[in-house]
Amino acid sequence: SQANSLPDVKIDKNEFKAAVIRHLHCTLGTDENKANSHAWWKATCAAMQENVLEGLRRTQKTHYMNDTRAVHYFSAEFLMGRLLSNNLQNFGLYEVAEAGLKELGVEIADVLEEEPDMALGNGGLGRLAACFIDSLATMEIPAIGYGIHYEHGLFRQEIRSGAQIERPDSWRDYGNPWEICRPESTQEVSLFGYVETKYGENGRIQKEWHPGSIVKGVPWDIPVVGYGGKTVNVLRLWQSESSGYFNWDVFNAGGYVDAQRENVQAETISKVLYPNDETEAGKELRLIQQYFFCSCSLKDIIRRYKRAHKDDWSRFAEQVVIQLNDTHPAIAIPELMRILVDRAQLDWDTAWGISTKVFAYTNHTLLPEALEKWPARMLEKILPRHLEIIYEINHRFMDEVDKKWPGDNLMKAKLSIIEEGGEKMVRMGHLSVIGSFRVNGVAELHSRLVKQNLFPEFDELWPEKLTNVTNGITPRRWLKACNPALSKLIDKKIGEDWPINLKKLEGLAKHATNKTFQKQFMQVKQANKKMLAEEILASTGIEVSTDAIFDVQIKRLHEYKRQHLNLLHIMALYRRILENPDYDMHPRVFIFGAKAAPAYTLAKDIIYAINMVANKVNNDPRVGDKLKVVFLPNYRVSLAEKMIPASDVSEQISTAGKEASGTGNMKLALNGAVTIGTLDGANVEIAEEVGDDNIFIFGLTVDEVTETLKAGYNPKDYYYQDAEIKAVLDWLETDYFTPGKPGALVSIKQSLLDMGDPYLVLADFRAYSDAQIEVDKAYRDKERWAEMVIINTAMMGKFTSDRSIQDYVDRVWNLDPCPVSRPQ
Ligand code: 26Q
Repeated sequence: SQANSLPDVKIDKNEFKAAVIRHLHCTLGTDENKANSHAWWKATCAAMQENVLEGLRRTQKTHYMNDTRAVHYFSAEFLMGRLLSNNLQNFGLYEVAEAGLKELGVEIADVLEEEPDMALGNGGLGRLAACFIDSLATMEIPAIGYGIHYEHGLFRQEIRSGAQIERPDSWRDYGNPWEICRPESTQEVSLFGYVETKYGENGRIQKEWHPGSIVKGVPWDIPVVGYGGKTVNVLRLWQSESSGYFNWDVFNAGGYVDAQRENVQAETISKVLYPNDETEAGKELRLIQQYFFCSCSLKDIIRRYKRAHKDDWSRFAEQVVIQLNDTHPAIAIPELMRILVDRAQLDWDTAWGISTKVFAYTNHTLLPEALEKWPARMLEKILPRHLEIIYEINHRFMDEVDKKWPGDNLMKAKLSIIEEGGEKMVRMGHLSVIGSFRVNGVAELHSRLVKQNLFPEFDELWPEKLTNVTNGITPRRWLKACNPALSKLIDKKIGEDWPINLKKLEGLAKHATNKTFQKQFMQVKQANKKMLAEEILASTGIEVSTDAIFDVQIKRLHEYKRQHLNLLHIMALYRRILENPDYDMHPRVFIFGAKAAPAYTLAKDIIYAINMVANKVNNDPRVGDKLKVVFLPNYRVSLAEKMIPASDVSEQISTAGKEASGTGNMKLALNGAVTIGTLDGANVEIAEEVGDDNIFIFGLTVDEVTETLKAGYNPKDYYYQDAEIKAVLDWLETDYFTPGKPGALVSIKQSLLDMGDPYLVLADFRAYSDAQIEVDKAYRDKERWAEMVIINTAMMGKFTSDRSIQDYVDRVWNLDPCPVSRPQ
């Protein structure tokens, strides 16, 4: 296929230099002598953007001429990170830029560091969307990402006296060189108001929504460059603006002052990303955000469709497939129905026939508290017509349920979109399953649990609908760009096309026991560790030895991810060292990166505890180099790119059944970190790929977790029966780690003993500690460790997001690539 050719350099160094200088002069109004790093960065981006926009134009022309079926990836989050290095790599111009800038007296590394992260996402789900649009462009699949142009992305984390504080993220303060505003494609979105029932000439009931307010959505396009630089797709992000219609209340046309308030209200919609991953907050503004970007995006899709097909709706579902990234964009389902029925005047069955061929839904969680539900009253107020449509969808669906299970009211209650009893709630997951032609989980285990535990009745009703697509990551960003030294070593060993054919890495496996190759591989790891050690020193003042094991846990902070299990084990090690100064262990540095949702108190307490324990351990002369604890503030994509290549051990220790997939696990293993983990999410598939000898699996399985809880789990049994667990938990209650503040860490102990330890931390503690002893042993055998590391990198081929996208194409989207030629 087209994607199989490597980027071929079309621009030489002198041309590139000239373009940078031209932009320094003509775009930035400065010159070589005055320019600081920021100006060099902007000029380099502007020079690159010339190639990017040329590719974009060719791609759009090609897609238009071919009138291709395209996938539209709807996501409230796109966690893009930095784009310059990625765009240079994908155009095959990285070396050219590096050399050119050097001749201009500028280090490319300093230039790349100037770029603020585009942090328009919380974590896994948002980063997955970013990897997917990279793969879609690389595989030359016609695709558009649709989302929200947040003014403020995920908050910046600072650590003050050990505690997290949140600061606004202002990624666009000095302009974003990649985005293009397209005011000519502005859309209008209605909100609030009421629905009028009318009778049309044909005697048909006609519904008319009289909105209480209208806002504008202005699109910003971010070009997405595929590897090889041929296809350049777009990520289209909507920004809200006041429409100038000042009528929040139709009975009370606003005066000048009220109108100003409305401007503020309209602009609030895209102001800030909600920072609560995995907890449903039920806030009005969040629902408005969701509807805002779905409505804009659907209207955009329909405008493009009508350009080619006028009012002929019969081919809409052939041309358009919409992937819903979790239920966050589920309101698009009733919105499309509203457009087809109320606006295009199609009858219900025709409209439903189209809708249910357009949408597909990806589930990312089984956690009950993360399943989105909206109060019917809230929907009625904000989207009165959509609530009616949802009731109609549900009514017809309940009839279908009654045909399959006549008179079974329990079944109806389980399957209904509406949750009764107490406040009426609209279950967005149910709406998504009913309104989609396919539903997928994100790892084999997760998809099995979606079928068995979350939607078993739906699976019985529609056995073909529920499927699996295991997540993946882009090897362009997560190996080639972030780990250039390892990439070059791999190039030499197996050739250069592994970034688009990751299974080729298996070719490394036969060298896993080769002494020379082991040495080369581990030298790269060592060099990466040295760079991270410098970063750690600069940002925390902590000195770490690169001879130590770098043991890394990087992910959002959540009880189910069990950073506190890691912490309790660190405290146990500390205690063992204090009790026995000769305690035999290889030196280890435990490194954390994690943001806590601002209102998630226990998560913040765990961050505080990590920092307090770190403080004590790192400054205790009795410990020396044996044990260090580092919490790197403000974990984000660009920091992950520095941490992952330097990691020896990857902590993937969630309670079995709780982590849908995990994707950091894949990035770490790809870069030669060995996993210590539970049989959860994609860990299961990673273990299958690398083999049991090359991963440290511990802890209860999903079935054992279920059994344990059913049998009446009592964490106090573990507390009283395991002296080390007791000692460590009691330690939290003293002021040993928080001098003068006894009890400052007690909430963690309470959550484990008094609140029932819902994530089975104590039940898994001993198994975890034993597995860590095995990790220690393995690391001390240098050859055994090098072999494991190489096998891990070699066997990650499955986890390229190109494979995930191919699975979506085969199991869900059913579309073809559309090759775009490169300029001569
Ligand atoms: C919902 C309602 C209101 C406000 C916020 C939210 C919200 C926002 C973000 C809920 C969830 C998220 C993000 C979830 C997420 O990142 N899930 C992760 O998805 C990854 C990609 O599939 C998986 O690998 C992880 O296992 C899963 O936790």
